Amino acid sequence: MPTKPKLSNAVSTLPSFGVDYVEALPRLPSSLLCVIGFGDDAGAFARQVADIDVPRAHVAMAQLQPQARLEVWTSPTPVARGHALGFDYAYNDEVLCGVYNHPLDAAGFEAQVESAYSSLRRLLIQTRFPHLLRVWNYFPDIGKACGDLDRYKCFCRARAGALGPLVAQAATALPAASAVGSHGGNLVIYFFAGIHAGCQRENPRQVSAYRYPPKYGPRSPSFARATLTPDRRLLISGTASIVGHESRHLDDLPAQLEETLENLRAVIASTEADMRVGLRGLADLRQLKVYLRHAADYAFVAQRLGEVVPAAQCLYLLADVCREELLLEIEGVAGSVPV
Ligand code: 3EB
Repeated sequence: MPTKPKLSNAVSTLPSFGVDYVEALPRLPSSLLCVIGFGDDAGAFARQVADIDVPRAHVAMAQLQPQARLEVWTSPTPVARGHALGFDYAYNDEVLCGVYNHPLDAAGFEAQVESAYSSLRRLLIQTRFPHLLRVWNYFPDIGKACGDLDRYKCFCRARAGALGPLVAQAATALPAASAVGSHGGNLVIYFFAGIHAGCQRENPRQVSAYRYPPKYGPRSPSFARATLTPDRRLLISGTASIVGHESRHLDDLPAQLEETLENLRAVIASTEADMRVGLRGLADLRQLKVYLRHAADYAFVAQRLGEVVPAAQCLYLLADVCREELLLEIEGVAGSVPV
């Protein structure tokens, strides 16, 4: 029988990092782990963060809610910063944040992804933050041909290759992740890793992505459905209208949204059942990032999420979800204690 998963009990339950979607940068730059900007205007973002030395990236995805916001990750204690292996990074006593933010390499997309992820792994070892908790992957033309595959499938093959030993221990080692297509700009990969391990979670309604059958690509996507952090927040991966391993409700945005909410509920409920961390349900979602393929769907989705999760901070992004039939994808952070 599998043993019950456990979080290290050597850690405090005070949050060691957190995210806000805010209109302006906070006043205390020494607390910043990274700043991510979204929209059409990379120059405006560069000016906003010009005066501070913080890992950053701009992602070419238009924001759909009325007020443009920055994604700001902060630490309750001052951070140290550095640069190595193509990553800018910042860390406190518990977590490391790394940002890879580079133009697409003429030498080829797949080689670049493999090199970025090999560097990521080396960085975890060198910095002594061995436990990968959460990764975001953004790049343009996610559906474009890449040899005999599409770019997303090439991405999955390169990531799986570079993460080798982690893929071999998928159920405990792979982090929560998002991989979403932008409308231009750089290959952006940013991650959090911990001194202490989190707990990788799956969704009982879905086949684990790392076990998807070969029809979705030669290497399965290397991610967990969520990570419960050592400080007991649930970092939920990009979640879509997928049951088992198949896309549901083609061309039906309202039904895809309800199926996605059902998946988010299931990840939270099964985590609570196994881990007893005080999560009650969707109402515990503090932050949501909502990726929409069509801007015209914004009003409907915002209205529905306003009913279901009225207290959540939301960022709505116009983006290409990695399967062309999927119209939306939602990721989030859930916590039983407001932070
Ligand atoms: C899915 O469930 C939808 O390849 O890192 C969501 C989150 C998706 C992360 C990834 C892909 C990834 O398969 C797509």
